[in-house]
Amino acid sequence: MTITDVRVIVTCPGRNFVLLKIVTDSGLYGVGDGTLNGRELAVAECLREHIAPLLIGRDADCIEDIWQYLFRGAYWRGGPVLNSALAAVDLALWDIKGKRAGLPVYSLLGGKTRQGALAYTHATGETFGEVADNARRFIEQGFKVVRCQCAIPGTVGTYGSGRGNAPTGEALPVEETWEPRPYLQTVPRLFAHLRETLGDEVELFHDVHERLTPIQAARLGKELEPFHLFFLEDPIRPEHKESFRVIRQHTTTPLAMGELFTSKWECLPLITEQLIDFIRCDLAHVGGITEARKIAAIAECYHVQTAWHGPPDISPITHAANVHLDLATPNFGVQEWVVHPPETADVIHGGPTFADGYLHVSDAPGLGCDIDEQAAAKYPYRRAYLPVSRRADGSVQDW
Ligand code: KDG
Ligand code: MG
Repeated sequence: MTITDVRVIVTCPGRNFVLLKIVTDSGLYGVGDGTLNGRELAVAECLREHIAPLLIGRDADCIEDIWQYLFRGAYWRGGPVLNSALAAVDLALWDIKGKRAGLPVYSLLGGKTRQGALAYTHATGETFGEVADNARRFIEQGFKVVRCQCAIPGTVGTYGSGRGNAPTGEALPVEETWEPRPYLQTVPRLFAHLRETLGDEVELFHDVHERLTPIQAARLGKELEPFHLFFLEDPIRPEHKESFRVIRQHTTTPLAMGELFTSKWECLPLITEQLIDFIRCDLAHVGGITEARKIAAIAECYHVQTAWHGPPDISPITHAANVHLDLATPNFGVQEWVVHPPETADVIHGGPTFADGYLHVSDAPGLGCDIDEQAAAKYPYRRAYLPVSRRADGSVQDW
């Protein structure tokens, strides 16, 4: 089955997405997603200019070979831009393979190991009361796991407490402020309040968003122990993996890491040294299902579970890929899930559905998603940035 056309679709139905259609001579096509929040056009241009010409004439069946050709064959490799582009291709090729076989992708990956993927979503708020009310609303909808984030007194725009992106079309990133001292004081108090008001049944956790130093993260993990978090997410910056040893030595709070990683090699020391409990890479940034299933297999050997990144800034196509992989993965842990803006459904059809705490995908062949290119054209790209964070003295802080 020969690839005859590769179409890059950049669209903004509520937020920007970089989508891909790979068409074959049989008439079958596959859809993929390479959206990289705030750097969308870098991926789109990479796909259009550098990758699409390499795909024409290739056998769409050879997913692994095409992956290796694009990753290693190009000499310059890796990083979020190139590996998001690779992910878009990979997802589209798995979609084609499923359609050709008449099977959903989870079936190609070995079949269901569970009937649904345990899901979590985000409860946010300015005050502890607001976070608790929002979490209660999600629990009533059926969520058994809830991520909880709260505004930090004396700072502006703490991650997860309000809006995530600068509004599309804004010229420059919004600047926010953040300080570790009030943050470290507030988060344990938030979870004390949540346990008091919501009880012990629901699983709760928190995303640090890579903001702490190792010893600060160790302190936070230790102080959160009485509240039995499901995990503490992304406690420190992604660059120096060995720093996780410091955190691990001090706390039994389970640790999750990985949304900024772009390859299996970055995951290795954390998994093989059992420094984390959940690996949570983004399929759209590590090179798709092909790379993520290898990460899951490595993690399985070391008692590490998967918790693939599922934010609103990747499209429902990647969310569908997440759930196909979740269903087929024995060491699956939990799946992040958010609802996209309503306009997204005009352009991207399909994607996971939520019921009673679990995510499901359709049994349709492939990923079960489609792209309406005419609808996509009605939502042109609008530049958007993530916020930038600064300390009180004006220095740059990880957002
Ligand atoms: O583009 C940045 C988002 O993907 C990230 O901020 C979301 O941390 C995130 C999460 O856990 O969903
Ligand atoms: Mg996160």
